[in-house]
Amino acid sequence: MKAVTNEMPAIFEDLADVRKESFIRMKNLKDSGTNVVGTFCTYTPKEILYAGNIVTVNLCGVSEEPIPAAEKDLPANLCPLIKSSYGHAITDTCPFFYFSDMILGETTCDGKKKMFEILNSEVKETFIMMLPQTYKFESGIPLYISEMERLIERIEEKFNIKITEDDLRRAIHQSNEDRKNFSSLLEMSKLVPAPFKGMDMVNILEAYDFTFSSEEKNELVEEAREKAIARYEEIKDDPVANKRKRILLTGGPNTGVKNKLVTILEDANIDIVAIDACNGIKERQDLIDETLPPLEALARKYMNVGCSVMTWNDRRIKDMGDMIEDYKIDGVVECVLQACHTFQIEARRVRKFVQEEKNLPYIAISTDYSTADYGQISTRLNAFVEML
Ligand code: BJ8
Repeated sequence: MKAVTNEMPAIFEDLADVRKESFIRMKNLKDSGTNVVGTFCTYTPKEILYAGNIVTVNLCGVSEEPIPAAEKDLPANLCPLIKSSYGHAITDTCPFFYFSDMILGETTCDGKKKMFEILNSEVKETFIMMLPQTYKFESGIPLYISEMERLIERIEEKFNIKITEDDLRRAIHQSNEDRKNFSSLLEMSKLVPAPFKGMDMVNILEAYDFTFSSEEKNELVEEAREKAIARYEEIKDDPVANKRKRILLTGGPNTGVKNKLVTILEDANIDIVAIDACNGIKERQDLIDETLPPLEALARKYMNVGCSVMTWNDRRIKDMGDMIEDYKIDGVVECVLQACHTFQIEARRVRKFVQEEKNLPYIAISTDYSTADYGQISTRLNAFVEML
C-alpha cells in the first residue's frame, strides 16, 4: 500500500501544460487539507462525497504509456482503459491517483472490478460498490441504497466526518444546478450550424471532468458559452457551415482515442454535435429528484443511466433516438474499446436501430490506445464520410 503525501513526484513535471494546470489545482487542494476520492464511473453517486466536502477526480486512464507496465500483471487482451488506469496506479504516473486518499469503484464490467480488487489489496484503499446490473426492475433500488449506506459509513470513518441528510440535500441541489448549467451548454450544439467544431465538444467534456468545484465548473461553462455564441454569430449565414454533416458519437469512453477518431472526423469537416458516451450528455440529462429521500433519489437517478453494462439497456436506444432527432444527426459513429465485451456486443443492436429504424449511416470503430491503426481508421472513417 502506498502512503499519500503532498509531495509531487518529479515525473509529473514532464506532463502536458494543460493537464498540469489541473494537477497544480489538485495539489493546492491537498495542501489545504481537502480530502480527495478517485472515481472511475458515471454510476458513482458523487453527491455523497460532495456532501462530505470531498473532492472527486476521474481516474480513467487515457494514455498508452503505462500499458506495458500493466501487462506484467494483467492480461494483454484487456480493455485499454483498464490497463492504462492500472498502469498509472502502479507506476505513480497519474498525479490524480497519487493524490487520491481513497478510490471508489463499482462492479460494472469484469475487468474493472477485478482490477479494483488488486488495487485495494496492493496499491491503495479501493471501496468497491456493488452495482445492480439492471435498471429494469425495482429490485436494484434497495441494493444500490444499501451500498450507498455502506459507502457513507466507510467515508465517515475514514475521514472522521459526519454526513447528514441536510448535507446530502444540499449536495444534490448543487449538483442539479451544475447539471442544468452544463446541459444547457452542450445543448447549444442543437443549433445549425453547430457552434462547436469536432474536437471542441470532446475537449470541453474532458476539461469539465477536471474541475473540482461548482465555481470552476461555472467559469468553464460560461467561457465556453461565450466562445460558442461568438462562433455561431460568425458562421450562421455561411452556406458551407450550414451544410456540414452532423455526427452522433456513441459507444464507450472516447477520451483515450480522441486523437484518432475525433481528429480524423474533424479533418474531414464533420461536426460532432452530440456525444452519448458516459462523458457526454447521457448522465446529465436527468436531474436528481429533490422531493424524494436523498438516497432513494440518488438510486433512482443513477440506476437509470443507459450504459452497456446493464442488461436490457433500452434506455440507451431511447436516448439515442431522441438525440438523433433533436440534434439533426446525419450519421452515427460508435467507438468501442478493444476487449470491451458489453459495448462490442451491444453495437449490433445499435447498428440495427440506426440503420433500420432511423435510416442513417452507422459505423463501429473498435480500437485501443495505440497509434498503429490510425491509417486504417482514417480510411474507414473517410469512406463513411463519403456516404453521408
Ligand atoms: S457508465 S461506460 S464509465 S461502465 S472499462 S465497460 S470500456 S471494458 S468504462 Fe464505463 Fe461506467 Fe459505463 Fe461509463 Fe468496457 Fe473498458 Fe469496462 Fe469500460
